[in-house]
Amino acid sequence: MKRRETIKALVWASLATTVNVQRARGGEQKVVDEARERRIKWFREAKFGMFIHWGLYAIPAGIWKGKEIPGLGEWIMFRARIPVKEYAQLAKQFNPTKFNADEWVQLAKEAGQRYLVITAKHHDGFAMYDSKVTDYDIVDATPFGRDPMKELSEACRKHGIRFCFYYSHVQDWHHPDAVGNDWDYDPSQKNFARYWEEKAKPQIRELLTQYGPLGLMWFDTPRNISYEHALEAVQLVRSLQPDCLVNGRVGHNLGDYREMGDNRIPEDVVEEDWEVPATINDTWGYKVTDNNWKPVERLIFNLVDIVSKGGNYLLNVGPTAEGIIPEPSVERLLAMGRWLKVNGEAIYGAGRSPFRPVNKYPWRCTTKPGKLFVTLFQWTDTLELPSIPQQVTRAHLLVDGTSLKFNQTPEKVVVRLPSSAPDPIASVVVLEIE
Ligand code: JFZ
Repeated sequence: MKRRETIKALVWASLATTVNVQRARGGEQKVVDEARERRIKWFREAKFGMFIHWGLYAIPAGIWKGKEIPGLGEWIMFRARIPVKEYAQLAKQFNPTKFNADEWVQLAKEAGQRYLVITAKHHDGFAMYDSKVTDYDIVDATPFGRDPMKELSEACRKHGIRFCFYYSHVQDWHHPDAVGNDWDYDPSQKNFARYWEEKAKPQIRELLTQYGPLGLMWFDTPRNISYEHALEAVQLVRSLQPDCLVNGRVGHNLGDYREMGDNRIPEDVVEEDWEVPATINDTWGYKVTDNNWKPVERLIFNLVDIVSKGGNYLLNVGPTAEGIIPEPSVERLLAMGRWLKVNGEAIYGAGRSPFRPVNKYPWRCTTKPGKLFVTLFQWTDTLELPSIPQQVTRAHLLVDGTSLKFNQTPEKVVVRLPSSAPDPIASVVVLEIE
C-alpha cells in the first residue's frame, strides 16, 4: 500500500507543477495539464502515421507446418500453440537482407505520414532491437545481426518523421511469467511481477534511452495489468522522455490520448484526443494469404472521416521476412500521399466538423480558423450545407482556388459546383467564414 501511495504522490507531484485551473464555458472547472498540452501538440498536427508490425512472425507468414493458421499473422505462435523452443528457432532464419530503413521512411514521408510506430517487441516476446536484457533479440539471435530500430530512428530523424515504438508490455509468449502463453507454462505458476522487473521495465527503459527522442510509446493489450504497473510504465516515460506521449492502451486510462479498437472509427465527433490503429488488408503482421487490400478510395475516406471527428489515422504495413513492404500497401500509400500533396491543408492540424452527427452527411468537414474544408466523395452540381452561423465570405476549390458561387440563408448554404470533380476520389471545397 505504501508503494502505491508513493507512486501516486510522485505522479501528482509531477503533474501538480503543470496543472492550472481554467474556468471553462458554463462555469464548470476544467483542469488543464499544461505538460500534456505541450506533449500532444505535434500529434494534433500530424493526423496520419505509419504503423509497422515486423517480427519473426513474418517468416511463417500465416502458414505453419503446411497449414494455414487462421487469424492475425503476428498471432501465429498463439493460434497454432507453437512451443517456445520451436518458435525461437525462427530467429536462426531471420535475415532481412532487403531491409532498407531509408526506403521505409521515405515511403512514410511520400505517403504523408508524419509519425512512424514500429513493433520493438510484440506479444511473441522477440525484441526487434539490440536488447541487453535478453539474447532473444535481432542482434544476438539472428544472422542479420543489425539493429533495424537504430537504422529507422536515424532515418526518421533525417527525414523529419517522429519515431515511435510499439511495446507489448503485458503479453509475452516467450517469458514464463508474462501473460499469454498457457501452452508451455502453467498459469498458476506465473509471477507477473518477476516478468515486469526482469524484462518489461528494463526493456522499456532501453527503448527510452537508446534511440533518441521518441514521439510516443504505443503500449498494447493492458489486459489485467495493475494500476501500479501501468503507472510505473507512464512514470518511466515521463522521467526519461517528458515530451514522449503514451497511448491509451497502457492501461487504467493513464495514457495521453484514447486508443480506439482496431479499425474502429467512431460514428461521430469525439471531443478528446484519439487515434484509430488500422490495417490496409486484414492482418498487422505479414500473412502470405491475406490479399484483402482496402481500395485507396476507402483509405482516403477513412483519413478524412477520422480527422473530421477529431482523430488520427495510424495505418499499418506488415513487411516480409526479407524486409520488403508488400507492393499493394506501397501503391495505396503513395496514392494517399499524392492526394495529401494537393489537399493536405484540409487534414494536417485541422479541427472537428461543426456538422453533427457527422455520419448523417455524404461529405466530411474539417476546420481551421476562418475556414471550413468540405470534402466530397461523390460529385454533384450543388453542395448544400446546413445552417452556418458565421457569414460565409468566399467559396473556392482547394486544388486551384477557383471561386465558386454560393447563396447563404439562415437555414442553409448552397454552393454551385463545376461540372467535373477536381479529383476522381475526393475533392475539397473551401468556405471562408468571418
Ligand atoms: C492488438 C494486438 O493483439 C494485435 O496483434 C495488433 O498489434 C493490434 C494493433 O493490437 O490487438 C487488439 C488490441 C485491442 C483491441 C483490438 C485488437 N481492442 O481494444 O478492440
